Amino acid sequence: MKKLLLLTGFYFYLLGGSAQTNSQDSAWIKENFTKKEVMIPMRDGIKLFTAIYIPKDATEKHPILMTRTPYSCAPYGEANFSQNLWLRHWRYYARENYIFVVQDVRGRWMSEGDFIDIRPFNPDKKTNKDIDEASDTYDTIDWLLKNIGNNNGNVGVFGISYPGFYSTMAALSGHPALKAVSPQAPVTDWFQGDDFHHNGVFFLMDGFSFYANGFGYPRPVPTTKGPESALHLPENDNYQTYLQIGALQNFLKLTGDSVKFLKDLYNHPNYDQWWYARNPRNFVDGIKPAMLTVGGLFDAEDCFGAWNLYKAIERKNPADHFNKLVMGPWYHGQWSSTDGTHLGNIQFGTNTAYWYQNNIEIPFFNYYLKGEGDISKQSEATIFLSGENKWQQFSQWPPAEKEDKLIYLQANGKLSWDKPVSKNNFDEYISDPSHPVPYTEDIHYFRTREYMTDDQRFASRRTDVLTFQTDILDQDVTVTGPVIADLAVSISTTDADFVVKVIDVFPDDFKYAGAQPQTRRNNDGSYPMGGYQMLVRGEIMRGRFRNSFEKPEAFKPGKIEKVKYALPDIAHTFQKGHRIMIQIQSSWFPLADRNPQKFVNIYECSDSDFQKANIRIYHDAVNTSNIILPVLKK
Ligand code: PG9
Repeated sequence: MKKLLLLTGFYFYLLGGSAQTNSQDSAWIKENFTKKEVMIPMRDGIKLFTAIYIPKDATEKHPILMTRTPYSCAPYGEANFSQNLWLRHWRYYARENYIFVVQDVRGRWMSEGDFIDIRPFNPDKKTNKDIDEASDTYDTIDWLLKNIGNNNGNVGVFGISYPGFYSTMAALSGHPALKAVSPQAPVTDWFQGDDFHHNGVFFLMDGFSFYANGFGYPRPVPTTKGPESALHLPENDNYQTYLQIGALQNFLKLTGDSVKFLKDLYNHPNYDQWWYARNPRNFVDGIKPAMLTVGGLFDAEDCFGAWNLYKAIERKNPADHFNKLVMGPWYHGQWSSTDGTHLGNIQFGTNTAYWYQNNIEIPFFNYYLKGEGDISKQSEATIFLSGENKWQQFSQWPPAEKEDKLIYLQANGKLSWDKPVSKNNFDEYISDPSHPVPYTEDIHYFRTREYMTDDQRFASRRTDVLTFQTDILDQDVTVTGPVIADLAVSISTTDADFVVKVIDVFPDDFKYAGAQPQTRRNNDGSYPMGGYQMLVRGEIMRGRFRNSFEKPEAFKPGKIEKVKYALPDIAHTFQKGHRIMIQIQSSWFPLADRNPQKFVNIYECSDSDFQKANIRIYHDAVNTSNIILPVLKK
């Protein structure tokens, strides 16, 4: 019966009939599950609030699937069920009679103890006082196996974003019953590329607003009430709002001492031991459970974390350890939704979220936790190639079949595989911190997720954005792996930021077939896709860190220097008839904080420190600027 329901549900979903099925699912789950709320004691005596959803079916023993979160396991009360059980793809696991566990992590919401953001893993725990998120997971699993009847002794952990970080920590717990872990868009490196910083550049809207709007405020005692933010920024045009607030120290004055973690961030402007300890990639050796890392090509928050956690686990564990990667054309968490067909104006042709859920994740947990199915054929890396909109299986990532090819900036806005031959050739612009380049042309308050594939024509029309593009491609160019920007620059001041954007330029006559989701701009609801400049990947680099993230260095005004850095991996086909475009600019606001373009401590500098800078990007026979593209040999 259950299987039939599952199949019915599955096919019904394919037809997109989710609304009616959700009500069917919620009724079925409420009828077939009971909920318990318990306080589970950790080895140091602190008790963690845990919600447990238990199938009533006692005809077989059930696996446990757990997620640990700082965002609350609400709704509280044993009569109140989480809607995640039927609104997200958790509904499939419910139909498979998994025991669901959702836990408030230490120091959050109803759990006791003190919260520490991305609590460092302690590889050398000696006493019961030495705790971390891995030991809390171990103690929780131990308690569940002993106290929740009818479990089959197998445990899985998964989580998206911050819960993705706790999934990684779970994998370090070493509990023998933990058989499978799926960190999804895992918070991994908040200095290098996730959420708060990219290459040491503070991400204002993700960093400041997230903490200042509530999350970062203290929680004196366990409570079901969310954190209260004393700060209420005007919810209008965030470009104007953030520009008016000005220097980073002004932001901290708005939250004062209330948000401890923001003060911590300000006290560690360079990569140091504090950051090293908070980077799980440094500790992921000796992992026992099977790992399935999942992320979105266009995830605005933790795209870096997904790509690079997988690589670190692959590097630090034996070749035969089950460690797989899935990257689809998704915004943050879209793979767990009911619609994986598009992001903003860009279409992906099929419901990629359903495909992933039913072909990758559910078989993964069913195999390791129920001994069902066969995933031996699951490839090392299941990657969606945007552009041609096709899933491709790779035996390793980055693919062995990729060839790192240099594409060179040239005079007159050209981009080509040929090395430049001209002498003393450069383009330049004035970077003015009082008129920073917007990260999107939309006027809005909260950071959009669509910016990751937005049309960049608004930027290429600015005089402080350099644009270089190839001739129309006479064949597809598929790029799979990390992109490296290798620029020859000089600046008129002592520091500056560099933003490199990799863009797919659509043909002037491009149109999607069929109806498109309603977007702004055209009276038939379509968007003018002809000539669309699709952002495939953008990344910012703070020039002071060009030689070392630990030891920043000032520029010597006018001196030509190299600025070389990696952008997060891409998996995109620039199709025949399209062009490859590179845009270069020195601000990306208010996504990223502004560089005063002076070698000062940016967290402590004043508004008066901000100054214009003349930025030169060289592209001649001696001083080349190129982008290294990992082109897939077909
Ligand atoms: N990655 C998201 C986030 C965590 C903490 C601060 C800001 C963003 C998230 O957990 O959704």
